[in-house]
Amino acid sequence: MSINLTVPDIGDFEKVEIIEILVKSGDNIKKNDPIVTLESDKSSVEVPSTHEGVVEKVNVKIGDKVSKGASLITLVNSEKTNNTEEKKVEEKLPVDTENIIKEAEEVLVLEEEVKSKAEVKKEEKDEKIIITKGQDIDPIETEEWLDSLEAVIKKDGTDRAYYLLKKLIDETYKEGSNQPLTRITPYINTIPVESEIKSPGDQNIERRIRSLIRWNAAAMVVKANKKNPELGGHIGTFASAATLYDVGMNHFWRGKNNKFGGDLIYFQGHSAPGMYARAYLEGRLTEKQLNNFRQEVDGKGLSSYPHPWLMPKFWQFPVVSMGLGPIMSIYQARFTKYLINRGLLKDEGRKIWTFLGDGEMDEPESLGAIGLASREKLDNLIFVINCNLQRLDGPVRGNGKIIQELDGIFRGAGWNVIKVIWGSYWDPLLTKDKSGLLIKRMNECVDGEYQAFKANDGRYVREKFFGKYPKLKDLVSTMTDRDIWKLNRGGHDPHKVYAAYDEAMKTKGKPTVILAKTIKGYGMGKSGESTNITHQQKKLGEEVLLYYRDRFDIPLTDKQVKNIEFYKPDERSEEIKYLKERRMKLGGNLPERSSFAKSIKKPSNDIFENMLKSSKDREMSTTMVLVRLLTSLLRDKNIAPRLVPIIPDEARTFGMEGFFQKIGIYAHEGQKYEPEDFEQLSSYREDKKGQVLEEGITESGAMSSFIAAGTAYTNHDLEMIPIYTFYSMFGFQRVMDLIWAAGDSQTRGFLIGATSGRTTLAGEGLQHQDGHSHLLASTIPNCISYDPTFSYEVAIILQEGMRRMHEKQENIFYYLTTMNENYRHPAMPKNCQKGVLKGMYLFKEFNNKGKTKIQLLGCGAILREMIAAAEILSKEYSIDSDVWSVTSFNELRKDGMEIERKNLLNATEKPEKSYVEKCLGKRDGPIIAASDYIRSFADQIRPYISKSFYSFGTDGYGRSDSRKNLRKFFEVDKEHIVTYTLSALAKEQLIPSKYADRAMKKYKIDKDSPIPTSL
Ligand SMILES: Cc1ncc(C[n+]2csc(CCOP(=O)(O)OP(=O)(O)O)c2C)c(N)n1
Ligand SMILES: [Mg+2]
Repeated sequence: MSINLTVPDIGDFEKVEIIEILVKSGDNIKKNDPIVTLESDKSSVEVPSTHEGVVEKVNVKIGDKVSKGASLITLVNSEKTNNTEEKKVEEKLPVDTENIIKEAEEVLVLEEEVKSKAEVKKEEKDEKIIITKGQDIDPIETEEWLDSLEAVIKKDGTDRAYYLLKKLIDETYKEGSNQPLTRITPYINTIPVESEIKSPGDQNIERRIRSLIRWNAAAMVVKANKKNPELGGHIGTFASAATLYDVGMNHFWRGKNNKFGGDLIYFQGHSAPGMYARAYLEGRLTEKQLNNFRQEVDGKGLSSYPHPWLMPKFWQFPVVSMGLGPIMSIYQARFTKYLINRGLLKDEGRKIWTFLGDGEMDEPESLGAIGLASREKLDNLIFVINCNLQRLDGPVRGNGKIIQELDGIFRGAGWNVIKVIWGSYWDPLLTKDKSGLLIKRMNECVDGEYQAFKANDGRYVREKFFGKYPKLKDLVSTMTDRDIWKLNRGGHDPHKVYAAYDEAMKTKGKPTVILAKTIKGYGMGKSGESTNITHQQKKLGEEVLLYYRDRFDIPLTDKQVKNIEFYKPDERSEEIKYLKERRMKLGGNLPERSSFAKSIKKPSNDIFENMLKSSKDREMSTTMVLVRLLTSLLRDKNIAPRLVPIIPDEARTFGMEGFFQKIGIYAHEGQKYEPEDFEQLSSYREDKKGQVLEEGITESGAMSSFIAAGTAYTNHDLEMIPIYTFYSMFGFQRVMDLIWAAGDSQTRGFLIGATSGRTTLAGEGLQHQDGHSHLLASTIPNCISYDPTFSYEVAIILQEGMRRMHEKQENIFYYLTTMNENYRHPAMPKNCQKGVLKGMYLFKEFNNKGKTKIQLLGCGAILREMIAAAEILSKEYSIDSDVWSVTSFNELRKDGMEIERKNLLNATEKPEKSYVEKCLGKRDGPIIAASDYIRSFADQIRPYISKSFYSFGTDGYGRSDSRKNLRKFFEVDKEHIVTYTLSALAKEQLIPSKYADRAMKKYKIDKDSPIPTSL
């Protein structure tokens, strides 16, 4: 049976052009195979076949304008039953509807029950007990309730008790109680003693190992600073976190090997010395390297913090800019699930662990994405917050309790919260105290006090903590001050930490946060234990070092301590054997960075071919060019599955909504609803296997996804191609630090600054119009950036980027600006590819009119103004010109810089020419350069040019107006270029000055008008 396939609902668009026909008569096609590509002035989208069969006839041709219902092809249907699909849809709908009705009915019944119960209760109870100021005015009734609860816990366990409590709370809420139940749990450990899973490790050996690591870490910092006090470093952070790391290293974190992908650990930046100290014992780092801590310039040292760029075989994640670790790791966990759901990665139960400082949690990025983690049920994610109660200057929450605050925040966001506050020495006291006073006291003390307790001694704690209530003082009356001092904090107790990690590993359906209470500068004694200056402490005197040695039983003589020697036991010692064996059991070393990703074959030339041709009368923007290219790349079998389009809620702005249907939006739960636009071609389709990361309005989140995808080659051994498209102003300007971290991480992929340029994004005004992102991009050493004008330039750059990053696996990433201004695109001039990539090429010569000549360098949006100006100069003033398309002032500057350096270092040799000089050196006339960015963008090449150079740009705040008016305002329109050119030629005494004067009058340019930067 023949079927007529027509244009489906394409939203508001009418008469859209057919730009590609993807089938021909006789083709055997399947359902969902694309048949044609339609392009409006904003976006291009493929129309998929709704049936399977053989194409009988194609009823349209390229260039036809079609609307909804127009016939596209005739198909001989080869499906077994007619209308199966429609039937399926029809069948599916009522089922969903039925479910919704069923659920609604259940809720109604429940409400009815609630209502009647409430009525009965109201009738029964007429005397009310009014609670004021939270005081218990009926202790007997309270006791009855508590007894009942205890009975339930004994009989059915805590889960049942929790369920009942939840029900009770729901009841009060339904009755009108608007008091939210506090999300904060008491200031005690989450895991009760009886539920703690015990560590199988040998605690004595583990303590000895930990002590050696502590010593070597501290010695490394002290040694470096003795050599040179400029070097800096931190002892206090790792001292507080040593147990948290050790338990993970000995028992939980699995390394990467040929059978398992490995857990991913985001180490807290300032604890780096501890990681080096362990790697030293493991034999992975030498004593020489430790001696060169923070002395990296000769390539033999260790970097201050985790920097994959500097130690590419060791560090995986740059985290020391606070707040980036948490957000990057959340999106890492999410991206891991994305790869699994898309069938690209095996689900091996790998975990992402993130270590954070409690002070760090004040960074907006730290908490900004925790909602996503619970929404997406990231049970592969574990945060460990080292709550040493201090940051750099002093307490994190002197007047409050950071653990309680974070407890509420994370619990509220739906995380599994495990508090590890008190160590095992507290357990008997907590059991002994039947009055509840101990917990009351624990709850009422603030962090400022807790810090002071540990900065003092046992006597102080007895007086200030237990002394508040006589009963509590009695509780510790048989304990010595030394015993009291030994009452440890949870984060320093390997048993408690083990139990917490074990539970975190087993948690399903939500992410876990472990709030571990520790002491900053643990073991540093008077020199810095729990004192406000701990963070900066890097020079320990002899006395302190001797104390530290004794405190941790390091087998070093006084002399060795004074020499600040490292200590490494013999290879055959129990400690080294144990340490290595644990890591062998856990599959390999950590941290360790490697990549076994296969490269991706670069896409075939055919994909780019179309874009090298003239667009003829067709006007389109470079953003559309890019979308077209991506659409074609999605037809390439090698490339398609690896593309990761990332968009923070602007797909429609960039004309990318066609991807929704074609490749789907990633949603871990699939799509539980029928989208309101389900009949449309670009319907909002969410899918568990969806490919687009539609991030919502979070540039930081989107950037973190970009990093996760662009480093999948090392973290998952999978080469992926992230393409993150954003409003160019909300890219570098907004998330520069994350982009810097992307560079450090050696992320590969494309950043696309769409709707770019100060005058090109006309109406949006001051905060939207980007005139400097390229300068920010130029500061990142491994970022290659371009501001192309024409479709062939975009195609050449994209193809080369794919080749360099994903085929050759170079550790670079690209920044490309695209525009939303529609215009015609010429065919690619011959042999310009090399120039496009190097940063400039000769676009056109206007050579037949006069003797005077000028070099015009145009970039991005302003190249077209340059071409127009060249035409005017030629026609009206008989001035010849060479028009150069500058695709990247940044790349030109890099080349110039390198050549200049080379020439200076080789003073006796014949100087080499920079690429700009090669292009322009033998050409006549001064140079005029202009772009849609501030002047310093073009100015970058000034030092490498021997001619007079005038640059123009869009310095100043943007504002909303038409493109024409904006270009006039910023003086980068063709009229200003003509005028300034005439003036520059006059200054060079190549033409009389009257021409410039005349042009100013003609174009109504006011020489007294203020410079736009002042407006
Ligand atoms: C974005 C950023 N701002 C400031 C710093 C400087 N800085 C380094 S450590 C530190 C204090 C850290 O306190 P916390 O997070 O509690 O970690 P701790 O050392 O106590 O474990 C600060 C402010 C930084 N590294 N990153
Ligand atoms: Mg801290």
